[in-house]
Amino acid sequence: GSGKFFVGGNWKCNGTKDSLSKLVSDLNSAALESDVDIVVAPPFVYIDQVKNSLSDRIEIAAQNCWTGKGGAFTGEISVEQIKDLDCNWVVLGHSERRHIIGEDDQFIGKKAAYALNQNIGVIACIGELLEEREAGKTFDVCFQQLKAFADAVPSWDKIVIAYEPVWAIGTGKVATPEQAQEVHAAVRDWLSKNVSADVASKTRIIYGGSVNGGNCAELAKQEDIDGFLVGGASLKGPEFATIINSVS
Ligand code: G2H
Repeated sequence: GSGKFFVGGNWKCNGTKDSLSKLVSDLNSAALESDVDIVVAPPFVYIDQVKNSLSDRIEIAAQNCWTGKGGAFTGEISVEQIKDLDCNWVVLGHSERRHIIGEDDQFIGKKAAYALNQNIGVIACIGELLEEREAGKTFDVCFQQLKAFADAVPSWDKIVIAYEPVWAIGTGKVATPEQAQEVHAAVRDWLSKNVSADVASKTRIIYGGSVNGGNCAELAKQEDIDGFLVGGASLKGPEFATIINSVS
């Protein structure tokens, strides 16, 4: 693997003040391996609450951001506002935003460039649909999404790539360690050929899609799996701790 193990908890559009306060207190009391970067992404409206109660051991990410400076953009949240809440990361290009909300590569690339220029780290998500995998287009789709990031971003120092096959997201149908490793290795190879050998060796490539306390250890053993982006299982403090502690 590359660099420090990285585990993100993507809380998506879940939680209430009460349920998240319970989750925060479970995370604060969990025993967490020291050699892991940990980031959780609460819904925007709860970022402040979580930031003010969660241990500094865990960083905070926003789940999205606007493409530029704030202003007359109803319903959007700017990078400057995210930074104002002491959030250091943003998740971009998540498949739910690509396929449910309709964000395209260029729009996502613009957001990534703006966030990085403002010194916020980007968790850049890529991944194929089931029909794309079945048509043998997994690598084409992932490389096209990667290229859109590569064409837009000023540097790779603060990017973590999350490979999330769409057919494995929230479905309980996790990719096998071999399926995930195959794509992670291909992504690293793409980076080496299209960005640089240095970026390829330093960039963390994390896996997302139905990761849980039971399947994380086998996935974590794969050479090119440098961590996880966890949805459903990150809403349960003890299970999320198990996933963090699966670093091998
Ligand atoms: C994939 C993942 C987190 P889940 O979207 O980003 O969610 O673990 O629920 O499949």
